[in-house]
Amino acid sequence: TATTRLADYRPYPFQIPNIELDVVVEEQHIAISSSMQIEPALTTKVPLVLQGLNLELDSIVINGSSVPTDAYSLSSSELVLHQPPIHPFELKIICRIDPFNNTSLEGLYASESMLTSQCEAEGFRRICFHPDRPDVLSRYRVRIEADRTRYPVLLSNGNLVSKGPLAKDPMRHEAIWDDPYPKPAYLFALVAGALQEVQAHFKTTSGRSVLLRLHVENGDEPYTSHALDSLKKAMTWDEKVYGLEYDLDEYNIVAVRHFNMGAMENKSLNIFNSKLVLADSECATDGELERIESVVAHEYFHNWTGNRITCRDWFQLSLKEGLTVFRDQSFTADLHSKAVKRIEDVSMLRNTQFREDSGPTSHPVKPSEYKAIDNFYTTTIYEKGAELIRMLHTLLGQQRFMAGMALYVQRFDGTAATTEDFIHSIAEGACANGEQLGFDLDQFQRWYHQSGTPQVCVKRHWDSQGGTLTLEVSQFTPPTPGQPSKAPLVIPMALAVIGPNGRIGEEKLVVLDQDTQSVSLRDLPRQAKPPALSIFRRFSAPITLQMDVSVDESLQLLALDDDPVARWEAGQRLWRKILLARARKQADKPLEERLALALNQLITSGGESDPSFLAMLFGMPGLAELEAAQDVADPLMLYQVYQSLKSWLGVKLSDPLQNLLERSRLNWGAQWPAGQGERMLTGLTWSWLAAAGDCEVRKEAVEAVNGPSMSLARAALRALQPVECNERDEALKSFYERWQDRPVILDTWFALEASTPRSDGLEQIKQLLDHPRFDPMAPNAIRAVLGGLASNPPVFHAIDGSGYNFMADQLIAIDQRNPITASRMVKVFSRWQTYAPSRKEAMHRAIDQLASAELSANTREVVTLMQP
Ligand code: HT7
Ligand code: ZN
Repeated sequence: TATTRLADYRPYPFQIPNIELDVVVEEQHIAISSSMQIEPALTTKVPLVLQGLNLELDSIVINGSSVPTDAYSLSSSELVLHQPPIHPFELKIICRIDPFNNTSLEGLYASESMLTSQCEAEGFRRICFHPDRPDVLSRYRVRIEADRTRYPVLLSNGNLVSKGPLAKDPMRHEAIWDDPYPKPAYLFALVAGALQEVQAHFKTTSGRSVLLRLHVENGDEPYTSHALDSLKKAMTWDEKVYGLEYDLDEYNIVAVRHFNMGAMENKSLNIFNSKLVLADSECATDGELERIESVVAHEYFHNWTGNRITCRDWFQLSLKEGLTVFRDQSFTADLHSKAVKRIEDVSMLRNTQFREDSGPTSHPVKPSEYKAIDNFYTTTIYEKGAELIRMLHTLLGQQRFMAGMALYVQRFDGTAATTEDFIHSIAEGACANGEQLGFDLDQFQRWYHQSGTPQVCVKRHWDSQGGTLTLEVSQFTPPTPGQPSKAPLVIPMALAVIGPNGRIGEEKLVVLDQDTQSVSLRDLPRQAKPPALSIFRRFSAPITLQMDVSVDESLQLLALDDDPVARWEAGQRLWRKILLARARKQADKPLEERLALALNQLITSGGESDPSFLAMLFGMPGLAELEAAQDVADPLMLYQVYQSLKSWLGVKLSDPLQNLLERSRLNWGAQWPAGQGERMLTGLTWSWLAAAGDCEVRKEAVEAVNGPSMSLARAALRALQPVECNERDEALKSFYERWQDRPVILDTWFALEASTPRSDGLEQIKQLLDHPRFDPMAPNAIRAVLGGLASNPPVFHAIDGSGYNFMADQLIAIDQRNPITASRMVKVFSRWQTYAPSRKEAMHRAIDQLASAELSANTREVVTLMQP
């Protein structure tokens, strides 16, 4: 497959200001006629190159005259008109497609009773011949014609112009949609089907009324109000915080069962994975409700950061994704708890993005080349991209950052922009009143091009006489594939000093920009021992920190730091130390006792007013993070260590945990977001007590599975999962029986079953794939079972390699029908080099098994990167 390079970018030599699409849905196929108004942008003659995949070409007409076959050439992926007119002309192409046998879930495809589309990144070329690149912006007018009974709902982007039966055939009807905003083809969408609609209304600040329509399968209407409420909250927030208002008369969301990712921001016609729409507190956990709220907001926020201002090319992907993730993170932080949201995001970054950035698929936020663009919808583009925006925000402050945003929107509205356009607008807007930027902008941009997680090493010198703490700070980014050496980055480091009564003095923001530099904190209390240092507060940069911190200092910060993120970090440091020591079979008993005492105090003091934050402090670091800290990653050992530590804590803290459980029960019934902290604490308590063998807790957990709260039901199942007992089987069985008719919820059951450690685990997983309710065409179901297998260490990492081989076989088969899902999942093998020899060899054999199969370009690209 060809490599696409950023350096090769050239503007498209034609403009296409208007496109009319005529979509006629027949029993077995769809006929598509596209009329494009084409304006050559150059005075020299160049061929017109259009993309097209799996399209059956019928005819080509220019300005009303048929184009002879020798005037064009057609390959499996391109249509080239050798000598198009040099003046504006109309190009009409008629083709047909077969959405009913399209299993890739790109372009137009069938899902349950509907036809639906997914055009990002390059799906439009599966619908009609088109340049299919994001810098070609057009106004679309779309006519859809279909059978009235089978497809009563006909949707596309923009405003509905008309809808009604066809005069020539009253069994059929048509709808005409017009989108006044020029958009790239990847934002085109079309839905036809038998859907039910739930409506709401929103009044914008300027007084316009917007009709909000949510379309779901028959019977799913009762589960729509949470998504609709979330949309209204997002619309209000974007007006209030960014001054950005919605720009059309209606906003549609469609829930689709078969979807490769979470959701898609098509202009005014968002298409969502149904698991990110259908929810209430009985059938979704608190975490899922929050996730739905944030994804609905994310897609809505794209209307400005992505749609009104789009990307010039796919190398700019983080321009819209990083910025929109930053916006959705801020939204959730504003609506709920800033501290808890930041902790959740940092934890996720460490366990997914840092892992990616230290492995074979590491890439910059702005890659310079790719083979399959679908492979670049990664945590680096999204979450690390958001961290870069956050650092700009930290460096400039809210007001100046917003001034930069306003300039960016004003300057680039209606265009396809680059990350440089964004950065320069932010800097210019922030300095509009003559202020200095305070850091080197070109150097800051290295963050976009340099992959890998920087390590910041801090050595401290304490001058007790002068009360000065000097920090020798150095930064180093390890080599990553294709980037053997790195240059220093601009790293914002937020610092404060913590004494026995809390923070001493003001917080300080230091800009690191050298390989090594020295920072002095002066006028501190002159005492023999240095004060505790709260560093990288709020996780002010996406780095790993190397600094000697004593247990005393960590405990002091855990108790007294006024930045909740740094406080949590102090606790994480202790958890890491304890878990890794146990994994080395050198349990640090004195430290364990001290942490248990600190946790006991946190419970009994009752001083923590936010139960969600308390639950964060009790949360152990993730497996990926611990594996990264081991010289030789040992997932099985770590899995056992988690269980043994929980069990020890369950015994050690039995009384305070019972006490905490009792207090938490009082708020079990509170409606989300109220009560979520207590439900989180309940899950934690159950899990520790169940691991410690508490039979009463097991009984309570089984009851919760049949109770009114999905959060508690799932917490109960998680607590029971690692414990081999009858209650575990009973709980899983009742969960299945209760939810067997709800595919979205049943995916959770598939995932739980697949990740439950059992001696015949692989056999059970094979049976799940043959289960009558398993839908092999639904990526959610595939991810549930195979993702469950990958997170089941004893089964996946079985020493005979059976888990790896089975996974490879399955992925080869899935790749035949759905390359996007397969190439994302194949990364379960990406850490193979970090394991001990026997496991490493077995995983390597599985990668070879994949490499010797016939693979899609997407999966081939990832597998090739993983090979030594
Ligand atoms: N912008 C959307 C990305 C997306 C996507 C990409 C490739 C293949 C399928 C896809 N579905 C959605 C989602 C977002 O970031 O908002
Ligand atoms: Zn997005």
